[in-house]
Amino acid sequence: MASTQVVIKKVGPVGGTGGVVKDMNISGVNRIIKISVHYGSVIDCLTVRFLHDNGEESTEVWGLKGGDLVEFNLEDSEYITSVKGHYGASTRGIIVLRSLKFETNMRSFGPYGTGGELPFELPAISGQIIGFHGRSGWYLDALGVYVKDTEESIKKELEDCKQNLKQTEANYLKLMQNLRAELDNKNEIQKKLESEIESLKIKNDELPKLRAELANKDEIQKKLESEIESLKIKNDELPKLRAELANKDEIKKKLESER
Ligand code: GYP
Repeated sequence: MASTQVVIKKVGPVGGTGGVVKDMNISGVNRIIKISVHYGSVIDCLTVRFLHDNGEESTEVWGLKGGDLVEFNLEDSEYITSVKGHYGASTRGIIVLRSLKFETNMRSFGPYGTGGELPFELPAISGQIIGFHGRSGWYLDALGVYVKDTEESIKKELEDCKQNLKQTEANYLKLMQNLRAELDNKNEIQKKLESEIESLKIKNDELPKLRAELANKDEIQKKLESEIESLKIKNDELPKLRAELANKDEIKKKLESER
């Protein structure tokens, strides 16, 4: 599909606040054809060569030449998809870019430079990076990008968004299902606990009755025990009574024989 409508977004810059603003006029720019970077413990400078409707053009050197030089050319159908790197304090204590890495739709270049504790990424998402802007003095203080979105890339971005939204929706549904199941489970537990409490209450109500019954039984037991005790005493008296009776019989017999 032909890409008719074009939207250009200015993203960034990231890095320090020193130096002066550097920019390029993006109108009529078709594509980047060459990148040159001087680097050492900082990114000393950046130069970008691009294809314009009126032919090839270059930016000024953003920074001052020093350190090592790396240059790379992009193929006709090649475009930059993201610029990554780190920024941080230079030995002079100024925040500048300290490493840079370029990714294209075909390969990647860098990283150039190793310092910097603050990472950054300037992604084109599904568009193309067709230009740069930033700040520079002696070094490259800050860098930003121009991203060209085509009808196609916007459609792709939209499709990605839709896909993300679908995934998010599915995740939420799953989460809601889980929460519902948890809630059901908790309700079940609550019901069980409530019925347990109910049956404990009933048992509790029976307690005084049981206590009264027990007290009653204790009373009866005591009575029975004392009855047994008195029967035992009576039982112990029996032989004495029998002996007395026998004695009396003897006396009676004697008296009868004497008569
Ligand atoms: C010079 C400029 C600063 C800039 C640094 C780094 C050494 O100072 O005066 O404004 O931040 O270079 O580029």
